Amino acid sequence: MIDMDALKRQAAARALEEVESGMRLGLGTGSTAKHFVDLLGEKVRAGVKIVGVPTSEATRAQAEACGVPLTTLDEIDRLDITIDGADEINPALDLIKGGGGALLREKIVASASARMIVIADDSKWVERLGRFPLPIEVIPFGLAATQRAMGEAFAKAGVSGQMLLRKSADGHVFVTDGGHWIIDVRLGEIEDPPRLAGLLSAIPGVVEHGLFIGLGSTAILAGAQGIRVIQ
Ligand code: ABF
Repeated sequence: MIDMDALKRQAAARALEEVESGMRLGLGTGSTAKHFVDLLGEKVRAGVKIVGVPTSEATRAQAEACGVPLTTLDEIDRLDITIDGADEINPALDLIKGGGGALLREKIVASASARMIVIADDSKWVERLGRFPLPIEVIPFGLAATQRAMGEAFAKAGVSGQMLLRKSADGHVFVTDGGHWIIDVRLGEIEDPPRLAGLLSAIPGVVEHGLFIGLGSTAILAGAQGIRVIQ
């Protein structure tokens, strides 16, 4: 039986080797990124001087508890590396993210970084994106109109799938850190992720979507056979 959590920690530990004193880091969200922040806290306590920008309130709270110094993108303009997890990674290092609901801040932080290192267990590696439901963060106002526009975008991109409004475990609508809602859509294989990304970004009620195109620079994948680093 493979211990997936141990694999996630191995990927996080390998990413930590890329961190040097003086770096400004984007800190991801999710169970794999959580291992990274945990290990980073140990490194900070050992004397390494870094500063981090968290991608969610959950990561902010964890980083503060671990003693990782934090800043904001209002105080510094560029980050050296963002280290974050993903829901799917393809050979072009395009990603589906947002299963954890933090995709908007994750994309802002990754876009402000010179490099993005994606850390994951190797079950996240896919030939084609789309098996994982694509999260799309939307403004509650005019949701039906936004969903109609999303349906048209899917048709143009040659995909389709049921749009499900994300709910929390307590049955209430899931609200993101930015106060928005998330629609999850299981599309199956997405033939042209950059095209779909462009179509979705053009819809006014879509705040952001979980297709991360051209942002990933390195993937660190931990599996039963060891660690693979893909550039
Ligand atoms: C974040 O956490 C998200 O973008 C992605 O949805 C998720 C991956 O979670 P985990 O590391 O828990 O598998 O990176």
